[in-house]
Amino acid sequence: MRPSVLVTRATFPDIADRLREHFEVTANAADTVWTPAELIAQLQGKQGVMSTGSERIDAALLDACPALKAVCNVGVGYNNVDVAACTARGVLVTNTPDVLTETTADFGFALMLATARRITESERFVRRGEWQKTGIYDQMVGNDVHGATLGILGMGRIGQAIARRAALGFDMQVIYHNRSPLAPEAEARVHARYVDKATLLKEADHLILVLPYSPAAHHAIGAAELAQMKPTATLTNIARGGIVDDEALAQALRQGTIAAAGLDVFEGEPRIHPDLLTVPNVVLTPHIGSASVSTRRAMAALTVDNLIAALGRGPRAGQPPTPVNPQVLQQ
Ligand code: 8YV
Repeated sequence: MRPSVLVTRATFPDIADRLREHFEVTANAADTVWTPAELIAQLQGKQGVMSTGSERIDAALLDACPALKAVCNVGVGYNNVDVAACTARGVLVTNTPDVLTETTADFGFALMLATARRITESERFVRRGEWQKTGIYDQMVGNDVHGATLGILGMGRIGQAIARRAALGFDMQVIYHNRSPLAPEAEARVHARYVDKATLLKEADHLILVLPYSPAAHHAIGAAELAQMKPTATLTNIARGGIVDDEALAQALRQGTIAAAGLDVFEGEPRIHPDLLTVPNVVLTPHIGSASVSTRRAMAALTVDNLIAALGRGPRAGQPPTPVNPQVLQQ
């Protein structure tokens, strides 16, 4: 009998068809976000799941779905999955690194530029019909990105891709903070200098967050950290909701503690803290860091490759390309 898999969100039909060559596939054509109870019901008897950041895969779900053997998550981040609980039950977890690095770095840069140069605020101003030929010196003036100091918190693949853009394309000085510094050759390749977190906050003209979410990273940027930043600085978060204390940020933006923020991710998204909707100096986007057509396709295709191999099918049977807990494969 062919294994059964669940695809939790609507995906590219041709990519889903590849799953049908190997599995009985249940797909969520309506693309609704299931409640935990609905997800458990859908997963009954399924050996694999193609999941996304919208689904929480935790110990309670795993215990309620004993047939599950592979959780193949669309995204490089997998904080929606309790990996330790999966490993303890012999459930393989995979993610989608590399294929989204450059696209997400492009987006981080775009969001930082839009934030520093007040692009969406300016657009709202024009659409409201408020543009008069006055205010040459103060109308929608922002802060320069080129030549400024970029602070990067988290220096994985995406952080390094942003550092390269900043140093080589925008003549920026790049400083970063990470759990551990890069090797000297890697630092030289991306033209970045390691500093402690306090220095990063104090010296950055533009601070961008690219660290993975973990309980230790919860509210890594809150009122105390914002107070250490320059009043002219911007903050860009393309990492995960919860790393920034959104309420403290809204207050800092209103009080001028920092100049502006660009946010692609939010605590409790798709809900947004109501205070963020009323401050003008914040650019808000709906978690689209990796959302180019070709990268979304690449993420879906890699997830399908992982699922096929994880459940012992296809040319790479038993050797999924990007496992998160490869120790499960030895068991
Ligand atoms: C996805 C992401 O949109 O890769 C990630 O970690 O946050 C995004 O690329 C999200 O994970 C969808 O599942």
